[in-house]
Amino acid sequence: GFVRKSAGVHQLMNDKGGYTMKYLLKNGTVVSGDKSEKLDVLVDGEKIVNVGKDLEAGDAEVIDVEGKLLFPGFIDGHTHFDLEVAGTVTADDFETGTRAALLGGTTLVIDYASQDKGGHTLKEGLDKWHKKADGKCSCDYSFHMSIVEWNDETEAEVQDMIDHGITSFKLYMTYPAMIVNDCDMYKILKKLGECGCFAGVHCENAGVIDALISEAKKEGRLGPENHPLVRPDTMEAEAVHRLLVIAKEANAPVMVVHLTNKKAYEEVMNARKNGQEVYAETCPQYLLLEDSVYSKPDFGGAVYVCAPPIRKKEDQDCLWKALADEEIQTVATDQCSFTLAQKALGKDDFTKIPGGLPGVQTRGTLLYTYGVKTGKITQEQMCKVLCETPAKLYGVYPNKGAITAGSDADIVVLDPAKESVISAATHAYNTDNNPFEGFKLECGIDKVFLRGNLAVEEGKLVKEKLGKYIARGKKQL
Ligand code: DUC
Ligand code: ZN
Repeated sequence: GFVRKSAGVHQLMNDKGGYTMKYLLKNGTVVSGDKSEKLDVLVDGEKIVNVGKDLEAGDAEVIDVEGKLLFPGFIDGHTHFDLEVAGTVTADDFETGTRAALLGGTTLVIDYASQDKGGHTLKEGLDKWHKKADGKCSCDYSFHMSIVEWNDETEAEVQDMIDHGITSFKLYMTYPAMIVNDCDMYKILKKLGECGCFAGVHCENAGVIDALISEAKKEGRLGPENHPLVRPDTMEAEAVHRLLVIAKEANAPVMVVHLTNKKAYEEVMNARKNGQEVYAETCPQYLLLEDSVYSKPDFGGAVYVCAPPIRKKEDQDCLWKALADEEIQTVATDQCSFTLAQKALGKDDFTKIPGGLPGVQTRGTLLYTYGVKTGKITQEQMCKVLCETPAKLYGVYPNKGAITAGSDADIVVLDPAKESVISAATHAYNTDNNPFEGFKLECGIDKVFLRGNLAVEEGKLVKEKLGKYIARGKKQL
């Protein structure tokens, strides 16, 4: 409501105390899922109001983005901020985590709120996550809901979640505190399918992993190099297979989250051949790192402990090809960061290392550098997996995920000429380690607009905590 005159332009104060203005982004290349075009973009308040050739500035401030690529704000559909894992809590909470995300061009994160086991409701879990996030976020945020127990009350709560804008859920086939059995899995998937919703599922075979851990411990194999050995690709593929058989019986669409390997991917492709609606997500760490990282000296492998683990070169190749073939729908991060001191909780026992890696700050720049610049994928495909498709999957398109008149003015100005090197010494995470340490980036995030607010300028955060909760609609794919 409040209008202020400054340098001849109108600034409108929004309800979070940020200022939104009129901007004309001139001479940039606007990237969408199917083309890249040299177009001007007019932003008024929180919205994009016009996209076209040689637009008139009027009273808008002109920003020359010649030579830059304009992507819709990136959407990260898989983050864990302020999460308790293995007796500790992630180093990054919603405050530091969403700052890092925004610096990396991500304007919307969808974090996993979770129900607790022991007779707790989904609503309690949701309230808990709102407390963690509300008022702290520098990018927009939304939640999926993890279901860990199922009864008549939980079933009735699904509609409450939908009413609150939560249309995607999460199920775990591993982790004692989260795991649901096949009986509940079937019932939950069926209910979600009937409601036009779906679940993302963490697929790993819990039982065999437990047995392999027992074997390793009995043999005194306690270092991080054992982590990938006790969570093999076959046991991810087995769980993917089981999930998809159950989902078929339940007649429900489903998403395999953080898909890491060729065998698991083949299970997804087989189910699709049978006519099943299956979505797949992967993450930068599975595209760019190899399992030899677990053998780094001096407990260095602990940095890379995450579940499922980093796999092999042939798995990387498979995932890149799947992205090029557009068989993997989105690249998210599974952001879940810990300091070296936290990782050291597992110094004498790798199973006590808190699992997870940071990633929200470099997902886009890594994908551009190692995917687009190398020719593995096109920049339009990058737009699909980071913006357009997650927006449709998670029910926010075209408000998010597109640069079109009427969309939220979430815009990433990417400079393809900029170079830098990833380092924990300079990153924005609240950690002293980075799994991509030393990786060269051949692009940079120059500016980021969050609903019309120029929040990142020259790669620096200039406006904080303007993020708002986004209620989502149902899947649009
Ligand atoms: N895997 C991790 O490594 N961390 C958080 C959750 C998960 O599934
Ligand atoms: Zn996760």
